[in-house]
Amino acid sequence: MSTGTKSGYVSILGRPNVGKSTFLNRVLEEKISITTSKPQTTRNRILGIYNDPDSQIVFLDTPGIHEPHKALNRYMVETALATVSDADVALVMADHLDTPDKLSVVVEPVARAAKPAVLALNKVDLMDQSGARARLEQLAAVHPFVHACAVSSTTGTGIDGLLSVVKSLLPEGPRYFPEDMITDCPVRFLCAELIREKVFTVTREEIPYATAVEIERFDEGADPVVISATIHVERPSQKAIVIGAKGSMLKEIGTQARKEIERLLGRRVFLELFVKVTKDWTKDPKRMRDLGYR
Ligand SMILES: Nc1nc2c(ncn2[C@@H]2O[C@H](COP(=O)(O)OP(=O)(O)OP(=O)(O)O)[C@@H](O)[C@H]2O)c(=O)[nH]1
Ligand SMILES: [Mg+2]
Repeated sequence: MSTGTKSGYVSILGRPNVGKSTFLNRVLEEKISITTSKPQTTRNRILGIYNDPDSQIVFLDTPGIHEPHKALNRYMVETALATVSDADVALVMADHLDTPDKLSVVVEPVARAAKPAVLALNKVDLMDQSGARARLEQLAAVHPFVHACAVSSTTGTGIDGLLSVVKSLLPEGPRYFPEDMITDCPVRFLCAELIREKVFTVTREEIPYATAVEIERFDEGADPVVISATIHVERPSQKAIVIGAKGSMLKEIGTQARKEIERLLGRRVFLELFVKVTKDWTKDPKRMRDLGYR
């Protein structure tokens, strides 16, 4: 029986840093997926649910596709590619720095799975009109995309149009999730991610890529909410950097993360952070599993 509702899964795929997570947050009008100016921010599949009166689009935000050299990077790329088989539509995202050869790597698994694909050239606010048109034309030639358009996830340009195209490609059927549900990510995970986001923005060089965040205590019964978390690093020298002189770096991470978590929970939060060396965890699948990358 036809319900008149369009519903389906849309995998957001692209190279690191093109704006996949920013796009998801813009569409949902909620910060579900962390975003930073550094590549390889997203490490997991982040499910975000868009609802309107006649459709439900279940977006899967994914880690950026890149050449993986470590176990963690292999995990990230495999996580992204695994979403293709679940998807009704692939939303292939590119930015002004993407070249056709780089985009080919992203569309290859989409072509193999024979999924309808839409190309979104993001960050159009950074391009002049003719530059954007030329780049879009060049990238659209890489694959028989059903549709190709330019958008800006920060200003909102082109987003509504893109959503209608995606919707039109979804099958008719009932919603997969309740209408008031926005993600399946547990709130503890979202808090750990917000702390990781601040590690990414406050620290430099290899530090963001050597860190994982584990929530040790999450007490919503307390007022303020008490959260204890451990930031895992790979080496003692990194631990010293994350702590900083007289604890200054850790304090900065904690202050910034606490504000974001308070916004997310709508409650006051007491956030306690620890730093621990978990030797070479990004190269060790077992340690990765213990830190939630499984
Ligand atoms: N000017 C501009 N910047 C954007 C736009 N979309 C995203 N950005 C910026 O691009 C950077 C990367 O954004 P993310 O959303 O984290 O990118 P991502 O594709 O999820 O990256 P990974 O998770 O590393 O794969 C951030 O600094 C964003 O603010 C846009 O439309 N315009
Ligand atoms: Mg991301």
